[in-house]
Amino acid sequence: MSLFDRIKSVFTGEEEQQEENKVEQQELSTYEEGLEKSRKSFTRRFKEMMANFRYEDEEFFEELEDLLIESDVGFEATMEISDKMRYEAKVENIRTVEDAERVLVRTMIEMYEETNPNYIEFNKNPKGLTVLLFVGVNGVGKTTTIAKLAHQLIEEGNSVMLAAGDTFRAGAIQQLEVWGDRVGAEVVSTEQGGDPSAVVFDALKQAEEKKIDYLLVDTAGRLQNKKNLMDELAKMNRVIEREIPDAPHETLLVLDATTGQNALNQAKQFQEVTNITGIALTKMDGTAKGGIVFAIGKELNIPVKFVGLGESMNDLHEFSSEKFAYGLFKDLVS
Ligand SMILES: Nc1nc2c(ncn2[C@@H]2O[C@H](COP(=O)(O)OP(=O)(O)O)[C@@H](O)[C@H]2O)c(=O)[nH]1
Ligand SMILES: [Mg+2]
Repeated sequence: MSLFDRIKSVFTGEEEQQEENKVEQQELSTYEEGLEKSRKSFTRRFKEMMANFRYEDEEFFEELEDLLIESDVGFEATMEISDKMRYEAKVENIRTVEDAERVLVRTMIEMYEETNPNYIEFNKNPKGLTVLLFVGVNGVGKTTTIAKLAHQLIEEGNSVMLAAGDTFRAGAIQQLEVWGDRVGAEVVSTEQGGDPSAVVFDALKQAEEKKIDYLLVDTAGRLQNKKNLMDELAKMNRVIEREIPDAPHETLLVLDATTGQNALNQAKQFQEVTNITGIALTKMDGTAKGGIVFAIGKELNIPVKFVGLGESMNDLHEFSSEKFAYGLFKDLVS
């Protein structure tokens, strides 16, 4: 079944196993709520545009391109989508407003799925300690995302330790300690200005001694000084690898969805300094331009593994392209 059909079945409520679906339904409404701003803005503008829809009208396709660009879908993805729409109109698959809506949603979803299989699980160490490194510029939501994930992992019955590797920014260590208290994870730290690699080294030793399941490492992502950042991350990676050869099991880049094209630029720069294995896209609840996921899918070869849909402990979700598409296009497909 294609992704589009699966979403359709969600919309039309064809699912059978009621109990199991309760959790699924809950997750769906979380996406629905989290993406409300984006959905409302996209749907309203799309409907406005469609009010004077004429399939043979080039102006329509140009307006569509503007709408997609303004929704952060990104240039490459926008062009691919509008070309596909033009083609479908030419071969007469689009005649009515409903046709146009259906083809648009299907095109966007299939384009995403083609380049990004729905990859949720992150790499784990089957034998012991799993190390996850979090990178990203100041303010994107690294520390909050670490806290949210720690909370999730602890709820699932794992033991979690946090390493305060952002020794640069004032208050960063305390912020992580407060979160650690709140979610019930021990925090390993040093004084402000200390060597982050030394913190990581300490944390690794303690985590192994205490047979911890997950070590989440916070960092100070100072892109301003790329050489410095590269050296710092390389050193951390060396320390980690020496202890556990397969680690870090993931290096997650945290991106703030409200920063649009900037987020893409950050991703490209971080890819130059370290091996990014996944993205945590935060603040999706705070943007009315939900298209950023499509731009990431098209322009970066990195799977989105988590989305942040709010500020509280429970607002981090494993990324699901189906649920995401549902949250974004619900009002167009139904
Ligand atoms: N609305 C919303 N706010 C978020 C989300 N994730 C993080 N934030 C907020 O973003 C701000 C910066 O987060 P922080 O974790 O300190 O960023 P860091 O500098 O990268 O560690 C905080 O006020 C967080 O509450 C999210 O998914 N949604
Ligand atoms: Mg931080």
